[in-house]
Amino acid sequence: MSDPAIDTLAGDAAEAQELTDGFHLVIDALKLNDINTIYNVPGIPITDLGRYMQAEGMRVLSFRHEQHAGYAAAIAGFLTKKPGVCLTVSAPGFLNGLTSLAHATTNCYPMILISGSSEREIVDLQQGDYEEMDQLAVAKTLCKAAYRILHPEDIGIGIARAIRAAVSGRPGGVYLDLPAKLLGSVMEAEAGRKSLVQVIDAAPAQIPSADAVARALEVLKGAEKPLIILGKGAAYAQEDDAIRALIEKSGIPSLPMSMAKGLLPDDHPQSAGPARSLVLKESDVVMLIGARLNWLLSHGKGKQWGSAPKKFIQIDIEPREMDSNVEIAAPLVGDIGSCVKALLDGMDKGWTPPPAAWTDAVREKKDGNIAKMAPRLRNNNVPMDFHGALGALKQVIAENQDVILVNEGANTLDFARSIIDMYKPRKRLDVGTWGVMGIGMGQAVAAAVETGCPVLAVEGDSAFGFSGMEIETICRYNLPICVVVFNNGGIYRGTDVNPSGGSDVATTVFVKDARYDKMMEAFGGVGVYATSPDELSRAVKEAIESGKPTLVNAVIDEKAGTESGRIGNLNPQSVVSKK
Ligand SMILES: Cc1ncc(C[n+]2csc(CCOP(=O)(O)OP(=O)(O)O)c2C)c(N)n1
Ligand SMILES: [Mg+2]
Repeated sequence: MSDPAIDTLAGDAAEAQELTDGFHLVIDALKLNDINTIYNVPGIPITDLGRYMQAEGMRVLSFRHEQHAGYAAAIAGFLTKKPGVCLTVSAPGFLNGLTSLAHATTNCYPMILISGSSEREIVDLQQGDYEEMDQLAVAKTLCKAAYRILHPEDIGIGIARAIRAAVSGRPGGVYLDLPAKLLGSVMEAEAGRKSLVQVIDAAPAQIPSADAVARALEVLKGAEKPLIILGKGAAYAQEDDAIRALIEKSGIPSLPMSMAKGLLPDDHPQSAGPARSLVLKESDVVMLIGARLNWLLSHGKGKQWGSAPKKFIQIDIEPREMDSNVEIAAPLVGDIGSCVKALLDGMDKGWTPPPAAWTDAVREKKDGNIAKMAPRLRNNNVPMDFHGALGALKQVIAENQDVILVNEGANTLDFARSIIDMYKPRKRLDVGTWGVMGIGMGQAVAAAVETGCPVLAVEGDSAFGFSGMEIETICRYNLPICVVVFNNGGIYRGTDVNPSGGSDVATTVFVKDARYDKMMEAFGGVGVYATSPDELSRAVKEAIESGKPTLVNAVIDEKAGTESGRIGNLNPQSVVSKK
């Protein structure tokens, strides 16, 4: 005999099964588009969204601060060519995530910041809701696209729009606003399934015109002293073989921007890294592949570029990049893979390598600089200087070429960039276009999660402080990350003094002899205190071998650094007050 009460319950359950809601439509839409990893900080109104995501088999990594979840999502986008997703709460959580969204846009990383938001009606009438903010309006100026979804039946199309906006053309950051009410709202399950959208060919190839290819080849052929500059766009493209083939076939010296290092191994005969000043100054034709002529390349003009006239060939997917700073003689607008392959095809019809006088001069300069640097990198001074410490790490990376290097700081960044050779593409992740501090732990987490490779994060002590609490996140997920803090007791140096003679320390100085290694131990990771290059080398090798979360506090001579590392010239000078 059936019990009518139980019958009613069963009937309710059956009815409930036929419904879906905003939470689950968001999850289904992301999964349908192969987005399975979320970088998140929980809270109202998205705590349950994170829980349901985890329940549905997505990997949800919770951070201690949204900015780091956002930096993780941004670099995940760079590493995978799929949008990295950061999930935050409303107003303050959204704002914490916004820095990384703007950073993703500036660096052309595909990323989606999904933030929960408060009651629309109350926000729009400014009646003081919990965490009230018109987030969509705030986000708009700081990202490539911004959308809000109000109805569950629009979740499929809304997420499809966000994905396509993030990865197509020049990639960037996209903001997606999900009001609390949307997540809880229901619709019929079958209609919900049908409303989902799979994004077909999210980043379509953009083929360069035949004329543009011919023009570029013509300019390149006329060169006496050609140079290829690889930017991080070239690394992002994942067209590693074609790019290498183009460089090798052309015989042209190649200079990597910092995150393009390893695309052509730094020990490749055509790599011109150690002859940077010479090739920028003396080259007559420069082909930029996924590199912009922004401040990092002195805008393509001025002393660094020498006085000889130059012609630029530029490969970029964004037409407006052309002539942004100087005239581009041969603009090649298209996706990097298509452009590079078209150039290679064109070269098949006979190609003469550049004059030996040029390639020999570059090689001579490069060999000279490497030889000059070698003894400094082998020093075993205590306390360590940047060269001794980085010489040790250079050797560790040479022996462990799959390791992903994350790097931030001032001196710690500038010296590491030039000293540590990279051998494979997308193995060096750093501060990017803005030179932003704080990317360290977020990037390290995402690099480990997305690639499964060991990660070495080389951090200035100031730089580390921006995201230092995320070492708990690293320990919590037991990630194979070794953080090396270059502890020189401050920003640039630890020796500045308070000019007033007052009891506060100078503005750039930290606590002496800080024990960052003990922070790691507090969360169950391995902490090491290293005072010599040998100790540093041993500790990092052990960390890579064990895969255990490790922090090495590397004691660096507090006098060793210089103001702003290599970009001290960008500091404005006071005319009335001498330093
Ligand atoms: C978000 C952000 N805030 C501030 C800065 C300015 N800044 C540039 S480098 C730096 C820290 C440099 O010190 P450290 O990381 O210890 O490197 P060191 O030169 O001592 O090796 C700071 C604060 C920045 N680049 N980004
Ligand atoms: Mg420092």
